[in-house]
Amino acid sequence: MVSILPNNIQIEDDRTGINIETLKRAFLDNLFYIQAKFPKISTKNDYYMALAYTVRDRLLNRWLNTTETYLEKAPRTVAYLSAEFLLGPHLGNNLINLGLYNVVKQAMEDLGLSLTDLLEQEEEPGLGNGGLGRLAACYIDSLATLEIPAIGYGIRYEYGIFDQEIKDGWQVEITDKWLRYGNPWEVARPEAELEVKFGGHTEDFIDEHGRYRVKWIPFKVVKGVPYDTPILGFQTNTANTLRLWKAEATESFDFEAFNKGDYFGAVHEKSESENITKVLYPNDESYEGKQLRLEQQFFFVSCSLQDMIRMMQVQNLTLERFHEHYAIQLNDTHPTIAVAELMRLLLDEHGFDWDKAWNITTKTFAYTNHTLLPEALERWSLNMFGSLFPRHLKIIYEINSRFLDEVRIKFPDDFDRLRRMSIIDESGERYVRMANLACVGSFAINGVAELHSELLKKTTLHDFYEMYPEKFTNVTNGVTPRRFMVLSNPRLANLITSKIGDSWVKNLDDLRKLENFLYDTNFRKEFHKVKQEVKQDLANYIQTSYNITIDPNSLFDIQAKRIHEYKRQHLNALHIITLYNRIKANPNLDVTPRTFLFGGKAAPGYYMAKLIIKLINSIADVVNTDPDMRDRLKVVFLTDYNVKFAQRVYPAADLSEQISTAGKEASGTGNMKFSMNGALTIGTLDGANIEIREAVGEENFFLFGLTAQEVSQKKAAGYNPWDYYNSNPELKLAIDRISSGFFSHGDPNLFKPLVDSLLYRDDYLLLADYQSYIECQDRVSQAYRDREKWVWMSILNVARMGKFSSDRSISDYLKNIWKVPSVKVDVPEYSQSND
Ligand code: B1N
Repeated sequence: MVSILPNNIQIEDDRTGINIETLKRAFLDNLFYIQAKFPKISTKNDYYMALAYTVRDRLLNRWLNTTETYLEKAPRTVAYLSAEFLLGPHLGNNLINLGLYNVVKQAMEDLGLSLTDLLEQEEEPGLGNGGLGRLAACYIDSLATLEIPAIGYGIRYEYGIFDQEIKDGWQVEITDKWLRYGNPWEVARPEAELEVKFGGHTEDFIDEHGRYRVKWIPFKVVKGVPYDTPILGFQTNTANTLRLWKAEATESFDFEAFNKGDYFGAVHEKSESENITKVLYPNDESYEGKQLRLEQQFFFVSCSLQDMIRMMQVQNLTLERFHEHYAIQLNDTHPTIAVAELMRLLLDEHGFDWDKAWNITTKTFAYTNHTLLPEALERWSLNMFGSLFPRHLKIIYEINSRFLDEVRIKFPDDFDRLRRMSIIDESGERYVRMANLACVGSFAINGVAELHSELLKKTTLHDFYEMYPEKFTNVTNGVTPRRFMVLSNPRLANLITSKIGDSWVKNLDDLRKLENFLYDTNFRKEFHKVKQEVKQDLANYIQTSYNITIDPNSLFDIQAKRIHEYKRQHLNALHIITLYNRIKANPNLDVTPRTFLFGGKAAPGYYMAKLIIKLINSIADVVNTDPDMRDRLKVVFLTDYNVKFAQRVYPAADLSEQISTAGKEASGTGNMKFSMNGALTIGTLDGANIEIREAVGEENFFLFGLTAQEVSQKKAAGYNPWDYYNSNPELKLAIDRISSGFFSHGDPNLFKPLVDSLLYRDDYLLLADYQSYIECQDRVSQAYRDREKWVWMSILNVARMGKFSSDRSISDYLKNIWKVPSVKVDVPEYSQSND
């Protein structure tokens, strides 16, 4: 369309225009027509909502065109199935990806508002526990950025991960009512609802072609309603969909057939159904065999698979080619019942024979393992599984029987192997082993860092590796630099861009170009200045929120992650106590001032983790009030660590604590986020630490502790923590300080369970690693005194983090597992026209 307006006149659509005046007008319009407010009576949340809708309007164009392109071209698609998506706030991220951050900031300023304040207003969707859920969120970001046809499938928990409060040093859990003020980023699609069956029994019959068929007569049926959220790529037209399922009651089934005349019974049924997606299980890496959790898993898996089949039918594609159309990634075993459900759908609902269905199924799924911890391996009691999913249990028996025949042929007379590999655990009470089902039903199996993938092959999945070596591969985790650098650390991002341009945001390897500026004194000064400013920001925040003064010139030593014994927050605590003891013994000691910051949630039922939080807070109370510690040591436990808060924390760290017992942390991803923001790492040879150290150079990484191999050897040789306690006076004193009641107002019982666990078991070898850790920390303190050198190392950490972009991880998945080509999306520029 040829414009009839002169060039200098621009009229933009109020829903799409990105001119500053248009943005302001659109914002006030949304405030009025959506929030039904005008500025004088608006709350901060009204302003946030008005801005969120203004931004949403500006991405719908891309979203709808992407959907339309996929519908039309029916390209091969990645389906990422995950029980968790720990998204974090959308607004800032969408502004970055749309390239509208600065203009919107200005528009808000013109209206007397602060964009930072409005961003702070967003309730984050905390639909995950920690690393696993956050990884899923980084991966859908990268899939969109790399223009890959992809859909994320998960659960729309009404309550996400609990909010943490600290009362008297103890963690208290508060319900996360994240939907309370509405969610402007999701669109409900009730017209696309589906039904999911539970319980009941199966009936065999012979169909009209004389074939043996099975029918599942369920006990109850629940509705799944999809809620869609657009996931924008960074500066691309691609906006993929995250489809989260909400459970609702069906009227027809329960209400009429089962509850005639029983009004209260019917309402009860309704709330029972809706319970399925009520709340996220807050356990990270430990599983409870709870029926509701299994119902959640099946619910979202069944909805997602039915949705994929329906989509293919709309596109006139034959289900024979399901595996050519979809690559389905199972994020840990949580969605693994998908193997049985896809078989059921193909066999029972679409009339496939077994061999054909199995061929399709095993060419569709790929499985990512995220942990070696035995307590996290999912296994469902056979009774519970069979009564919820009678048809699936039969299918699993059939899969297992055919699979064990294969094992017998490959390894004749190896009965113990059959017992170990069986999908059904028959050693005592019988269980369905989900990892075994995932291995049998998938064409690819991967760990999340090199060491982890190697250990999987050697230990947890060793039998499966011997059976199917070709299925095994590694994909080292990565994180998105859009959220964890550009958005969270604009000062650093701008400095980098001023030196090397902005290509690094999409191609993180380009950060290497920073090495050319290492000898530039001015650059090093600016780099240091940025770090100090960011630390000052966090100090201000801590001053306001906790009324604790911390010194930005001290070394910020941060451990932020879920609280777990294997992550060893209490080893960090032993170091603090050691420094405290040294200063008490010699008040004139010349120490490097440090601020110890902790953040993280404990699973509500994990007593030891909660006691560790109490210990840290108790140490903080003593250290922060002891005049001998003034200007030397400070300890702060940061309450309610979540994505939003993490974005403040990573940029401000000097030292990143990655101190898990070697062999226990599958990968870690916080380690990457700290390092890309210039923190140096003190860490063990565990998970991705090993690869980070390799990338940044061993001289720029503080290494300590036993290797994974030494850990298992030591355990095999009969590890005795007392040997270390008795032979190391500093260690003994640190532990004695805890057990004497020094940090618990004289109460020797409070921390006894913790002390006993260290002295009598020490499963995570804190005592064995203590000396090495302390010596390494002494080197850290020394190194921080030479600030020039520190800055140098810090720059090298940033410059060499290219590998740890989730864009690289996704490229690995694409190349080695999914083989899904990218698809360009065209967006007609009608937004700028004036007709
Ligand atoms: O997954 C992350 C890794 O970086 C971490 O090292 C790993 O600990 C984490 C059951 C889990 N593994 N397993 C879980 C979470 C919830 C749950 O109910 C297990 N989380 C991890 C990403 O690969």
